[in-house]
Amino acid sequence: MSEKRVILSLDITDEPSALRLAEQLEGEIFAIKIGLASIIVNGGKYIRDMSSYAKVICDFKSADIPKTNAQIAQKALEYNAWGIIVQAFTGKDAIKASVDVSDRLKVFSLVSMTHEGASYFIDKHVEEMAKISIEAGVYGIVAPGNRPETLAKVRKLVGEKKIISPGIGVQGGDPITAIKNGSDYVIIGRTIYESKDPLGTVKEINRAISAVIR
Ligand code: BMP
Repeated sequence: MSEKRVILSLDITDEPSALRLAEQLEGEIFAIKIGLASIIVNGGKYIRDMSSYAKVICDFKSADIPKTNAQIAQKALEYNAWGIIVQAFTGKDAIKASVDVSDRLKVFSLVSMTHEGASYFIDKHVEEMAKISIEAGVYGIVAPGNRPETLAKVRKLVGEKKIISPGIGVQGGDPITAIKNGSDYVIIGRTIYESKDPLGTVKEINRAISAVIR
């Protein structure tokens, strides 16, 4: 069976419902991405609870000075996070501070975004942000799955680094186009957790993806 390519973006804050979904989908997904809203509601322990079902990527989009970024990464790791997402625009030292926390924590650096506002600033600096992310030693990159041209450009810039991509489904992207343009894993939230049949929806996405990957 091929490796799963879906990262579930579990943006619901009710812990029992979120854990039920995680339990239901654990065999069909690569990882679960959780965000700040869930941590505000449930506390850091939520990361540990969720990690009994899947690898947990903390989508904290850390965008602070190196010391603070390192503190956030350290705390996420202590609660058993597998990975963390940081903003690249804060600079190489700030990205590297998260990377240097531990080999056990996978740092993903965000170099472009899925929404219209990304065109104002972020998209003017994708190349530099990809470059400093690589230099800082990140494990992977976050790049938009609903913008194939940007994604393909990022793929060229980052070589073999893992790329994870949101923007699928509700935001207009489709998993196959994203994978074909360079994504390793697609990040999907509402399309799955708002579906009447989340398990069937993920299985269907997995089937479609397996048809295009070797
Ligand atoms: P959904 O599939 O429901 O649109 O969820 C997408 C998830 O990815 C959300 O958690 C959102 O915060 C995140 N995200 C995004 O949509 N675009 C980006 O550029 C970066 C993100 O982290």
